[in-house]
Amino acid sequence: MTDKRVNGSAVVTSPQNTVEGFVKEFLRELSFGQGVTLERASVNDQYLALARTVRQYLMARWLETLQRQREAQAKSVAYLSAEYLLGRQLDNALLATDLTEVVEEGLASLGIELQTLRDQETEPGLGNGGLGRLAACFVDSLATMSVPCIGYGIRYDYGIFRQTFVDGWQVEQPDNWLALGAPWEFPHPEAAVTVHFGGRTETYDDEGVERTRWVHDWDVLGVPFNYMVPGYQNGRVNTLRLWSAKATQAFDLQIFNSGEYVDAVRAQTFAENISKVLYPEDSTPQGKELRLQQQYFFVACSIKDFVDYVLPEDFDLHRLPERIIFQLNDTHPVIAVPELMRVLVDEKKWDWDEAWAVTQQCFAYTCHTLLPEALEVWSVELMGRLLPRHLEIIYRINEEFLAEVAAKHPGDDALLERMSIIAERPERSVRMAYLATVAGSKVNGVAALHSDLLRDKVLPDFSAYWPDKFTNVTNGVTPRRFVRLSNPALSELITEAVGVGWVTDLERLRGMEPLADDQEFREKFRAVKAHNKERLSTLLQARDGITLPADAMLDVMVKRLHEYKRQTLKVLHIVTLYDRVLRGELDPATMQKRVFAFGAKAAPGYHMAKQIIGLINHVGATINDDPRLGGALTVVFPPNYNVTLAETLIPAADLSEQISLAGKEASGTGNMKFALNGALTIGTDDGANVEIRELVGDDNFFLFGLLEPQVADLVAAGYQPGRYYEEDPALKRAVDLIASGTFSGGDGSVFAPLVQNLLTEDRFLALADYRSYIDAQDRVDAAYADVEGWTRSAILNVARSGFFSSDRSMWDYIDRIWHTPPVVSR
Ligand code: 26V
Repeated sequence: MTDKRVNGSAVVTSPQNTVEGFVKEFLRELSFGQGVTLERASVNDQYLALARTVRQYLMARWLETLQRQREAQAKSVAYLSAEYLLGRQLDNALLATDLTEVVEEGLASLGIELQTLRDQETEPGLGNGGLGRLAACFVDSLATMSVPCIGYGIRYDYGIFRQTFVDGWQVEQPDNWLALGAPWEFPHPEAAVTVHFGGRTETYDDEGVERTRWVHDWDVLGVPFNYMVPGYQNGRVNTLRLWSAKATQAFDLQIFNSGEYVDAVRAQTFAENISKVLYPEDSTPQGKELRLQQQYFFVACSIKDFVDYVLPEDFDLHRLPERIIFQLNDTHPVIAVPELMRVLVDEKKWDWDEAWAVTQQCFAYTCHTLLPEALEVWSVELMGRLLPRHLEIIYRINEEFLAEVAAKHPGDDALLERMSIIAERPERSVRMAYLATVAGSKVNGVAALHSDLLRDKVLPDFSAYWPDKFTNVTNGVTPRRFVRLSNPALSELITEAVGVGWVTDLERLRGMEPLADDQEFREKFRAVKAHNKERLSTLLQARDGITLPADAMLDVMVKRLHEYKRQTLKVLHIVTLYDRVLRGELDPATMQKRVFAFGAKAAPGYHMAKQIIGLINHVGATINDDPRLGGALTVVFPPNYNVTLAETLIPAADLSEQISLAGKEASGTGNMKFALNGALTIGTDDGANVEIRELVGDDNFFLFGLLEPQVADLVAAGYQPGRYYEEDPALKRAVDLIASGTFSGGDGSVFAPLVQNLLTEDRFLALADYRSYIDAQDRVDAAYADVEGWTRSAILNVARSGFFSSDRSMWDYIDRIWHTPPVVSR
């Protein structure tokens, strides 16, 4: 045992970093933690014991980090996010502690394979897609950069649903991620906080001052569960604190006392429903009461936690902005703004103005969308019923804000209506993005183009009013998980080329640029890709019984299923190639062999998205089985795409599909992961694609499609998809093949809604971009045939994508928004 004394008080011990030290602790965890002998231990016993052993190695660092932070009284980031899509924890913890080899050897000496235990872990899928995964990358980067951060969120009992296919159609299964034990979490029921809901407000006289209090109707407990967020080999461990809802005693007793035992238990279920399940929608808010309960629940817990427990007891809250910045991850946590106001004004009895001055400095807001239908609004009726005091506070914030605007722009009532936090139509409601913009010290978009559009098209009145409030921070991804862990072969090659420092300083990848012209290096690079394809092939065979053909280009589109992302355009390309073969325009014996891989979940109530999933699977079933193709084209769609699958899929890809309609994808982060792993992108001028193309160079990126201003013009002029269908025979044939039932057993009605939608509405201009897309795909085929040229481009994609490290994103947030310097080790 190695002892560590922190400040002469807490004594923390870490097991020894040797094979023997590890084996000893592992066996102790098996017997004392799991209560089994090695001989009798199941794989799950072994996994749980391993996880608990590894976390022992992090414990001293965690406690020391907390201690040091308290001493330094440094400013922290509180990242408020309803979602964290963490991925598996074991490998990341092993990397952070540099224990992989020790553990591998130690387990082997006991006859256990590390990989078997890795595969036992169920990933916590506490997020929908890009927004949740971004939060996970950000907390990883902050820990690695030694920046104080607490991530706050919700510990859903059920994360994003598990996707299955029945006859090619999506069927959702609950994701019971806690079923086999949760070795990475630390529950603290003793530190639970109470959250109130419902009721009414009343005013009272407080020594001559009129004050308001909230007379609530019901409450729940928020129980914190802590998770370690280890920095990469830097001795730092930050905290992620997720809240779980539990019925309060008062809640139970009230009903128990009336003898209604069954009702009491039911009521308990009601309270605990709040953190039961993640909403699987990621685009159109449903305005559901439970969702607002979730949002208020976790931010109320988090603010109370920070103010009452993280800060020292005697802390003067007037100095709160010196110690915290609450970063609002989209509008989901924006109810935190009136909550902090309520705490300061009602509970701490401050004046409104001084409370508002402090509150405004404590928040910043990140917007993650451009789709108007994705901007959250809550009806005044619901808000008033669930959070009556918060509604009053929002009204007052709005009143004072509009008075200020009116003073600057006298007589401009239209402006006031446009900028009001309260919308009057179609129903009276609170515009959460406006509330966040008014309250936040900064508002940022997530890629350069997105931030421009946010400023000029989504919030133009606000950006004219506060030009300095608006800024950009381009997203990033953590190179620890998405290169170092997910692509060990490439990591080794990179290290060979530029040394070890790239894992925390990704711009060093630039050092690889000259090697793109080195024949020998290119061969090694190709060997890495080939190895990764084999790894994927083995996984898909075992996971889904899918067989991948060898020697094919791997063309991948993985992301949530949404019409704006245009998976349909990808399908039209596949059908077009099929049609060309059937017509004899392409010879399957000589054409470029391709595997089209999809991964995508559709929101359960999003019918068109589910049609598209059905279409992909039906096209796949038809094409994969058609002997006339001779195996030249293969469609694979492994169900349940998640972080774990991404980690094997992305490193194997040759081509990355980033084909959203220009102006619709805020950033994308999958696009960055592919480029960093040496795939070339075929993409529109959208989101972070713009910056990827600028960096990797036009020659190493396949651009197609309308530009955002062209999209705007075309839509303004009245877009008619039917004209593209009539005028492009190849497009017509592709659509007709689908419409005629070629992929649905001759039954044209199966995909009729989708075809109808494409021909008459096509909100996201798939038909308008079809020709340009097909031409670009033909260029892809030609480029891929030049093996050396393709490899060169792939290497340049890796070498020039260092900008997309989430470490860089974090530096930008620190510089432009947070002003939270790292706390360096002693
Ligand atoms: C919206 C909603 C609406 C209500 C129901 C639950 C829910 C959950 C999440 C969202 C957020 C959707 C926005 C989102 O995920 N945006 C994505 O954010 C990524 C990270 O910034 C970015 O790369 C993607 O382009 C963007 O679509």
